Amino acid sequence: MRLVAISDIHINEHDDNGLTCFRNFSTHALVKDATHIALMGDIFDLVAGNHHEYDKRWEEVFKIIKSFCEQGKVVYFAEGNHDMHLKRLLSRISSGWHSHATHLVHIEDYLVIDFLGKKVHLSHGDELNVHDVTYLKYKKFIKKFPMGLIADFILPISVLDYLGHKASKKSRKYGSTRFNEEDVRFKFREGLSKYFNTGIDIVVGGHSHVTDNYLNGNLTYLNNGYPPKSNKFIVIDNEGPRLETLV
Ligand SMILES: [Mn+2]
Repeated sequence: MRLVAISDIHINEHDDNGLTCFRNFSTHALVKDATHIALMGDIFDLVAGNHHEYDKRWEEVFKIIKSFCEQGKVVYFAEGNHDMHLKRLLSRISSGWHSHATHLVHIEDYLVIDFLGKKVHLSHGDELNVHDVTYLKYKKFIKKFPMGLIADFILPISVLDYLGHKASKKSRKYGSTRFNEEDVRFKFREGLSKYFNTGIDIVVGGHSHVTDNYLNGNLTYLNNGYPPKSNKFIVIDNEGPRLETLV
């Protein structure tokens, strides 16, 4: 039994670093014989709602996910803040996969699984940034009904694409001028306190783009950072929870 996880690769049409990362992840020896694959949000730089345009655009990614499922692996796909309202999209994409479709598990918010005797919390990890009240309010608004229906049926893909490009340009600008890795790491570690005394042993999350492998009491926190730069992904198996190098 092995669970491997990756987040925040931000696959984008206009630069192929994210896609290269995903290809490298999918062919890694530790991933090839993993039993569980967790894709933990912001895998795509912008995917929102059940639009047919995504089928062709991200055909290669969906094919890789399909092949994982056909090999009998369980694939968790958690929503991030760049890829959300995916329930209908994922169920439509996997509808032709017959019995393998049940191997694809959509996580809208979070999921706690029992794995090798440990309770593992899987989510995009943005809930750990408890100080960012404005962001958490935005997230709550954008995730709730009827925003999913609006993303699926009302907003055309051209508007979503336009908004997405603006948002990622803005976050890159923000990233370059105001980003202090140590501050961010510290804040996310502080957020871990919400999992103290909950029975959870391992928290797998991303979002911060800062790598971490941190033990606090009995609680382990793993974050692969921004893999196009960090070159890391997460592994949990009999050798314990850890970060591994992609290539
Ligand atoms: Mn994120």
